[in-house]
Amino acid sequence: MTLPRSGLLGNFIGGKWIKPVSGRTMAVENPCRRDIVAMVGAADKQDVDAAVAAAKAAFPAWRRMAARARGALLTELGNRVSAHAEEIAKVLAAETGNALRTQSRPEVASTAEVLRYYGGVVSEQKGETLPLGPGIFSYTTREPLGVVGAIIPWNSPLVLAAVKIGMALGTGNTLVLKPAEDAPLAVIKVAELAADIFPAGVFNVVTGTGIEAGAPLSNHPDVSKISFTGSVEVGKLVAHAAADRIAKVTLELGGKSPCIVYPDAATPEQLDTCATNVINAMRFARQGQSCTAGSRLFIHRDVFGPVVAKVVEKLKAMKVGDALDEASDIGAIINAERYGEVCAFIREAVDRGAKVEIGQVPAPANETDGFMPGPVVLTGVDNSWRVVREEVFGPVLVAIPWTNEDEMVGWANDTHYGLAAYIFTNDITTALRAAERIDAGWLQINRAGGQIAGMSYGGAKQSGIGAEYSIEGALESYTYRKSVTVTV
Ligand code: TXE
Repeated sequence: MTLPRSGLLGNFIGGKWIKPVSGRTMAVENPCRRDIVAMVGAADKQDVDAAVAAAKAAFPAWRRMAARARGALLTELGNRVSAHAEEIAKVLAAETGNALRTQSRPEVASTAEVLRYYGGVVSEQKGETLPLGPGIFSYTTREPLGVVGAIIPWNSPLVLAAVKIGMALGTGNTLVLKPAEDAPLAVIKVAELAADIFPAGVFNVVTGTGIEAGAPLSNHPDVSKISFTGSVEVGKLVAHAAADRIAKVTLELGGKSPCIVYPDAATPEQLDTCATNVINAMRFARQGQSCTAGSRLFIHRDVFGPVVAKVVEKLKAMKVGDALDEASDIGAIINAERYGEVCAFIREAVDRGAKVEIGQVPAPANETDGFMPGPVVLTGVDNSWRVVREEVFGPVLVAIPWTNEDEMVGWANDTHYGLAAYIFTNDITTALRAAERIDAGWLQINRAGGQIAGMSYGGAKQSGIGAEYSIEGALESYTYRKSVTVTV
């Protein structure tokens, strides 16, 4: 595999690849093969300060560039990502453990699409005029905020980077992006592609840990906005840091999303499609490591047995293996710590009497084996259990039967999360009634796909603040409205 040319450096600051001031590096491990994919720089506050200074210096000229000209550069980056798609997808699969065929290639395609979407749409940053009557005229413009700090996780690092690049740069801000320590390499490759596209300092990348690089970025007085995707726990820290200086924040946090199956969606003829949808909603092909995973499966009691049996049958046919193997459908959990936590969830549920429909309590992590628990489906669980209430972030689906819709909706909403929901029924009235009642930022009816460029995507409750993927989200979250009132 071709590693990033900058594999030993990592920090892209002011248009140059710069080693961390401390000289320290950190290893990026392949969670399937357990070998080191590359060493990258371990940035700390000094490097973050340099990156923010470069972004601040680049801001005045960048904000003055015509929006459509900025958009053309984003489109160019999207096209370059497409041109290097296979190479990037392999790096992505190696560092994340997300299977090349089912996850990493599609993620690279979405990355290019998102960049091109923002490339095209950012010129739509229109203001308003106010009909105030004779003698007075007022209009609004959209103004960029300044330096944006973006912090992203490892589960789908590339497309999340693309969303933040598109929203921040397209609206005239400059950017310092900190990828997750477990998966910075595909982002570094994209930074290499971007190096001669954007003026120096417009787009900067610092690679480092959350504590050493993420915290200094979210605390930095010259960072006007923080865009964070990750855990609720860290999201709260980031929001506190931003509050101290009234910096804007966008938070995209976790979820424990309900996936609801009505009996009419699981007739014998539709059972196969229904099971495929359930598996896709659960994001089993990403080991369930998705904030939108439909990890609580509420199946109507009349079809509970057949749906569970079909889901299990289909999961048995999916191959768990090396993410770089074309035959693999499902890869590995990102690291030993997360693997240990996933195992603990399964063990605890089994100890409490859950029935394991497929899978087992995985063996503890060792020095050599990939972190591959494979799919687990649990029944006989109680709504009060941790596995039902908390985000497992692993391939663990809990299936719960329901008969009374009011009661099921109550269970579905009985969570501090409110990110996504999936509803499967052929009856439009039922679907819309459920959509009206479920608390979630994104509902999919008879669909279990990924986010689409152009949609407004964001969480209710503790799942987040603000919306991404859309131009509206970019304008609301990455600009402020300036009103100009004139006596004429
Ligand atoms: O996330 P973290 P982790 C959830 C999921 C998962 C759990 C932990 O439940 O099991 O979070 O995952 C940076 N200041 N999600 O540990 O720690 C860190 O370096 C500033 C949901 O990976 O939140 C990384 O770049 N930054 C989710 C990013 O935050 C800090 C995706 C995410 O790391 C920091 C991932 C700090 N103090 C996990 N500490 C989703 N919404 O998709 C860490 N970071």
